[in-house]
Amino acid sequence: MAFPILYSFRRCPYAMRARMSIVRAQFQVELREVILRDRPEHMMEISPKGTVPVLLLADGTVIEESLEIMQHVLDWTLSEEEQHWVSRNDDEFKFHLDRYKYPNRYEDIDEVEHRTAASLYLMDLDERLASEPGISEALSDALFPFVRQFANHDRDWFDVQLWSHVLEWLAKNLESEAFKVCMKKHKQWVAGDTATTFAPS
Ligand SMILES: N[C@@H](CCC(=O)N[C@@H](CS)C(=O)NCC(=O)O)C(=O)O
Repeated sequence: MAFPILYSFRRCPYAMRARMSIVRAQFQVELREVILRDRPEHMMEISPKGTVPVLLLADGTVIEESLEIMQHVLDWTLSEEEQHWVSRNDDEFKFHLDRYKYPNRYEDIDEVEHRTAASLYLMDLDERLASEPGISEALSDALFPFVRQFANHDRDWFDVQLWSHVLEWLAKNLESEAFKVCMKKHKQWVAGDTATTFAPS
């Protein structure tokens, strides 16, 4: 195997954070774009839990959590503060984001209640972004794909909320070259395809 293999899905925020770390570190992988309803056999063999992203290293190690992929690629040890924000994102914010975005997937859901609950996190994040020192690039990359998803659900509403630092931070990330590379489109990988290397050097 020439490069580590990354099973990824373009629109998944967990996969985005993993790809952002790969772009930042100029780490090279063979990218395999997955359609979740048609997961490749090989991916299910190495990671039966069936979520993306999954990184398979040359020595056979499988990393199947996005944050652990970031940590490996960036050689990143999270500070206590970084851990705090990632946990709030992955547990609290993601919980409300899913219920705000996909209320029909749950029973007895009031999407506005979940939007309000998610907004508490965003107000705190806004305050944190306004203070010095700023947050690290790695932490920023671990968080912004989820905020992007929340923002895109109702952009008109999102854009008039009182979180100017979040708006500015999100825009800066979405407009970055690194994010453009991260979001380049790849067709679904099928066994036997020639390898697509990512990130391009
Ligand atoms: N904790 C995992 C979560 C990954 C995850 O849930 N990814 C979603 C896509 S965004 C997925 O693969 N879901 C499986 C499915 O929808 O069947 C991580 O951080 O990598």
